[in-house]
Amino acid sequence: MLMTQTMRWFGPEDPVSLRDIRQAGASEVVTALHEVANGDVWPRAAIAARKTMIEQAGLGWSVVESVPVHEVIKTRGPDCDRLIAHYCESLRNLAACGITVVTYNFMPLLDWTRTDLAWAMPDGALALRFELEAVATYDIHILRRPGAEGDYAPALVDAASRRFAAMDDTARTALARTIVAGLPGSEESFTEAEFLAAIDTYAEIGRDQLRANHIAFLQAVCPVAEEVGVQLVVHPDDPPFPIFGLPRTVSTEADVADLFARVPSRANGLCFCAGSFGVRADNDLPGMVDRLGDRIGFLHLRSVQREPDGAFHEAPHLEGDANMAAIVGAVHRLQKRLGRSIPMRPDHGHQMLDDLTKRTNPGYSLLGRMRGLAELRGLERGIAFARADAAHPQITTEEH
Ligand code: CS2
Ligand code: MN
Repeated sequence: MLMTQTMRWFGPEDPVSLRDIRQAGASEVVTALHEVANGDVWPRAAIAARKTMIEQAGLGWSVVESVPVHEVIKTRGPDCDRLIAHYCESLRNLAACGITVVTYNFMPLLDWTRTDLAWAMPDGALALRFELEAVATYDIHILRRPGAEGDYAPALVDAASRRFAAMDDTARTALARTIVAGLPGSEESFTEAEFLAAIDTYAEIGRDQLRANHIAFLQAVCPVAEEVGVQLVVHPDDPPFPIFGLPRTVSTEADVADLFARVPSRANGLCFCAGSFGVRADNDLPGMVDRLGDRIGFLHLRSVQREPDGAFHEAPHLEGDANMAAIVGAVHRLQKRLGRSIPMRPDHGHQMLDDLTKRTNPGYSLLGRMRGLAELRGLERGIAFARADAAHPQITTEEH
């Protein structure tokens, strides 16, 4: 039993084509109807048409990434019930088209956040990087969020002041754009004034309230998901800690375990993102696969390299701080135990080789992800082979 290999595809506008993805060796894409406004129902006919397009290219579509959760649901604003009803309707329509795993996240305002989208690795490939010092510089001096200074260690506040003073206008604008202009797949993009106003909608919403709102969302949608046979999988916070004074509540194993305890429905699942969880040294990644495995419906495999002072960058998939062999080894055991294949994708990749001269979505160029997928595929096959060999030394050619 091997993982189902997928790649993310951003739809017909994606510079990476379905044919490219097929040649990279994936059997499925994960995608979304990015053209549907956040909060609107995904029409059944549009889902079916997209699925046909994908199937005609020789690929499958069984995992959605993502049906976004509207800010009004996250904050439980006045229109919340209507938006939850829309969400349920989208789940019904997806299920009717045979799509059974739906990814979402519950991060306030920002989806994933980076401060450099083209950080040069020693080999000349470009990686995504996060530097807390750059976030502090933006937060305190460009966004000028009230109270921002209190959220950073004094040494970081000083470093941010020096850094800001040394930046020209172009550098300041570039940093601001990188942080809040929106990365691929994220739903929001802001000017500074809009971002401050949006942050203010969370003024009364701390960690406990956000968690309560998440639970209320799950309690409303899980019965429908169960009825139609869909598993909702929550993507963890990226990075896995509060940012811009906004709470984040899906950052650790304990956070996820609590979510499952509070909403035991089998439709309440996890998208295990090794890159997001792996930013925290206190997240034991292979152990999380072992312990949370029953709930894992989708895997994002990626490794980050932690740096001093809260910075990290995205390493090649088998390098960095994640022990990818141990993670894939745990996934291999899990699939055997559950008796089913789990869909995975290489989550991000370096911009490398011919990617460097093309228009690409940050983190989602073809060749870097193809390298990641190829390495992960080989790793899993090697583990399957070695375990089969240990169990039955006489038959070593079949996977088990
Ligand atoms: C993705 C996220 O590119 C990424 O980092 O893992 O954008 C992810 O798709 C969303 O958070 C899931 O809702
Ligand atoms: Mn991810």
